[in-house]
Amino acid sequence: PRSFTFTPSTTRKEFRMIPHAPWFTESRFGMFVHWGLYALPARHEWVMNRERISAPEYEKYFEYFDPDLYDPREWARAAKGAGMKYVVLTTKHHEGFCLWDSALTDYKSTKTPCGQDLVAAYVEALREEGLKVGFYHSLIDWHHPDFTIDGFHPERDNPEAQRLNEGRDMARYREYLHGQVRELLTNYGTIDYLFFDFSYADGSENHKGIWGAKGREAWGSEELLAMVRELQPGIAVNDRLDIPGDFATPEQYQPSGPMVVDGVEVPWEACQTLNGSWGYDRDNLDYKSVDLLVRMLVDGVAKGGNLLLNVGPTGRGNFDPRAVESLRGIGDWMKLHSRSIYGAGEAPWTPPADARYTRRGDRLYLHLFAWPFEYVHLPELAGKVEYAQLLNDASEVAVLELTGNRQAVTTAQGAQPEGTLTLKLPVQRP
Ligand code: FUL
Repeated sequence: PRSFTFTPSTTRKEFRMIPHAPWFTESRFGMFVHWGLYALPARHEWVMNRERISAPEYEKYFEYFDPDLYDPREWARAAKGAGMKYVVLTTKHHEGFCLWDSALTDYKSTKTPCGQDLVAAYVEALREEGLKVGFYHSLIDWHHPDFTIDGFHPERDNPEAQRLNEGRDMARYREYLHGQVRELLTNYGTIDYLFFDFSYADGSENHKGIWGAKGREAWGSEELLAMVRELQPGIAVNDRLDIPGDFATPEQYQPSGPMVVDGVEVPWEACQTLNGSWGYDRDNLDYKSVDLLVRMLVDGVAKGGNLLLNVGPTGRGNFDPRAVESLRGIGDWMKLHSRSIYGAGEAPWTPPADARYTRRGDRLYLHLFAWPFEYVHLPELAGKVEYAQLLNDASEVAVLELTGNRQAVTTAQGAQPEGTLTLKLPVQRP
């Protein structure tokens, strides 16, 4: 049974990486931060849209934006403590408010009572803590006077919408969009990651007849992406420009397996919320458990993907205690289990029920989400496991070979609730 060797040729393809940004798949775990004026109404970042608030009405939040507790080093430390390797901040969300000192608008943090370039402090704090720097940037802008009142716009039901739309010029908005992205990628040093959000799907009923074209014409996606690549050659860019990017972005769901686009496996990253809302949502108490969050992370890595887990800071700029608690819980798990996450990816075997495999090199990690048995049967691994131990405390786990029916069996007796086993495989590198 020991003659088995585990070589790349006997496995499925290794998980896909971004050639110019290998850190991305190596990292596996990052933090999304949704922060803007919507932290003040504190009822979802789409509040402007959902409650049909016009741009002038919404500006009251601009007058009151004064995040006195903003300390991005604390954000960075919280992310690091949770085991995250990168952070992605909304430089501008659909509401149009800019968190940096843009020369192209006055609708920016430096003009509010806060008076600060929030992006500059954020970038600096992340670098200090050794984290990769990510920006989210909304293509949609409900504040800009040239942005068409389309089927998603807060003003869509306003009987005056048609009149209000006269003179709005998407070409001018496109210039603004490109100019702002240029600022963000020029004035803050090396930026590692960019999340555009979001393009309109081809033929979406909401947008047909408005500019009658794919989103990519509205945004000038090709030129925009070319500019991004020129300014930041090492940057990882997402796939929401209506043209291919570096990684796919399943939102609030876990894909059923490795993600395939046009027949090719692609790097991917699931973005997920703590409670269903991205922006701070005070009265929403529907928090996912730490257990579930950890499983989502493991599930993604087992399918060759990343997890970008969101926090929505309050209007004062700090993290809600419930978010802090969740991050701490994940951090406790990561302290003992991160080697099954960083640089790990899919394995070529089907795990038992309620379990996932992640693999890095010759280590196969069996994450048991439940222990409904005394023995874990791993028929596909018969004869392949050299040594088995629990990951959390390195204690040995017996490997029983049932040669008669060619099954490998590991005993789960005495297992800890963390429930992750490390299985050493005999690997021969080519
Ligand atoms: C979506 C946005 O509309 C949400 O507000 C959020 O930013 C999410 C990550 O992407 O498409």
